[in-house]
Amino acid sequence: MNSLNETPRAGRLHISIFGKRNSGKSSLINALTGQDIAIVSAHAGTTTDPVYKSMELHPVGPVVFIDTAGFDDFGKLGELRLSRTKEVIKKTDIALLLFDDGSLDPEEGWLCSLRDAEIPVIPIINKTDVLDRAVLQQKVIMVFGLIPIMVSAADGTGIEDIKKAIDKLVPEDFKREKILGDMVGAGETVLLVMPQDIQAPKGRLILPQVQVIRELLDNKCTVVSTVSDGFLKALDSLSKAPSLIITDSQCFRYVNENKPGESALTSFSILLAAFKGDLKTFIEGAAAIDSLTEKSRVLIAEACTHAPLEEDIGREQIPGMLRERAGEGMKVDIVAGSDFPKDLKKYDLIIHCGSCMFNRKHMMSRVEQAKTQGVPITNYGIVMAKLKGILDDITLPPSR
Ligand SMILES: Nc1nc2c(ncn2[C@@H]2O[C@H](COP(=O)(O)OP(=O)(O)OP(=O)(O)O)[C@@H](O)[C@H]2O)c(=O)[nH]1
Ligand SMILES: [Mg+2]
Repeated sequence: MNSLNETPRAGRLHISIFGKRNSGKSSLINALTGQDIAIVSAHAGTTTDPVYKSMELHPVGPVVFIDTAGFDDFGKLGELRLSRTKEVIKKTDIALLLFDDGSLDPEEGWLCSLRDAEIPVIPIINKTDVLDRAVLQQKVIMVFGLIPIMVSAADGTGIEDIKKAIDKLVPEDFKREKILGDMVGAGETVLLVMPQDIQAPKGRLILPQVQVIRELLDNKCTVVSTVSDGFLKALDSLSKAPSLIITDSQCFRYVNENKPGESALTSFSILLAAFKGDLKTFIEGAAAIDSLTEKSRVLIAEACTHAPLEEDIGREQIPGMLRERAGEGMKVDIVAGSDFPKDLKKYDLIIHCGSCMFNRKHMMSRVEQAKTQGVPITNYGIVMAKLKGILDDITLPPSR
């Protein structure tokens, strides 16, 4: 569990390491992090499940390294491990690809998959302390047109070069860390309408709220928090109307009807939709709600498996409201965590949660998958606003 002053894993740059078994992936992770995180051994196939390590990587910033099982694994278990490794591609921002002796076909296959997914690749040759790597180096240059970084996880050669290469490849959109962008300026007052006790996780605030509060404080804004029952009182206590009200989606309509005309209104989940996903696609996707019928099938996808607030919205409120419009017979499938069907075509609409537990890359890979298969995709916050008839009244954050 992250403490509140740490960057949550979902907000970190995801750097994954791929290579054959025994090429030294785990040793390299240990060398890069300066810690003994991953088990290393001369036995091929040591790493089985992906291993995640969050850390501050100088000069890059907060990252998470992902160690994987060798991509030349075989047999029944090997195939399972391989599919786990392939899953990692979806969340990878930067890939470290190890080239090793033997046939380079596996490396070539992975290079193609990474390029198809538009993931920047850092080519690496390891074990330069014990092996003569000149021939391999020439091959990588000639065959793939890549200039590999020559390293040794054992004696530390080249480790700094890898860090510098990572720093150069940090994607542009990753550098935007602001959820609110320039929606509010310094000195402005923002009123937050937070979930009531019963909907909030016991004793905690959920991540988007924590991140929004941090950003507003950094922006030198005055932040006032309340719940829907205290909304009018909170407004009364202010000497002028807040510039912006950010509400929990559940009381969208109530807040919209009772807010001062000059206060802009948005919701936590809409902010998150713009930050983690593709707001334009989500708004277009929400239009599909109007054509749902009793014969339609909707997929609801949650990123985490244990959020009472989201469960409540995703499992009860949204299906309930949709059936009210489309008819009781409308089918709703719910998936959680990393479960997400490969074939989406049987669905008329996909509704995704705010995805605070996923990184943007992961969320966007689902958006792309839905787009490729021609299935509209939208998000909890947008759907709540649409179903409550106030999508046109809200202030949208800047798209990425
Ligand atoms: N001399 C030397 N040995 C290395 C180096 N990197 C890794 N090794 C050794 O190579 C073997 C395999 O290293 P691992 O880090 O476990 O390799 P891996 O790619 O994670 O292997 P799997 O998890 O089995 O896929 C171990 O015996 C390491 O000590 C290096 O730079 N120099
Ligand atoms: Mg390993």
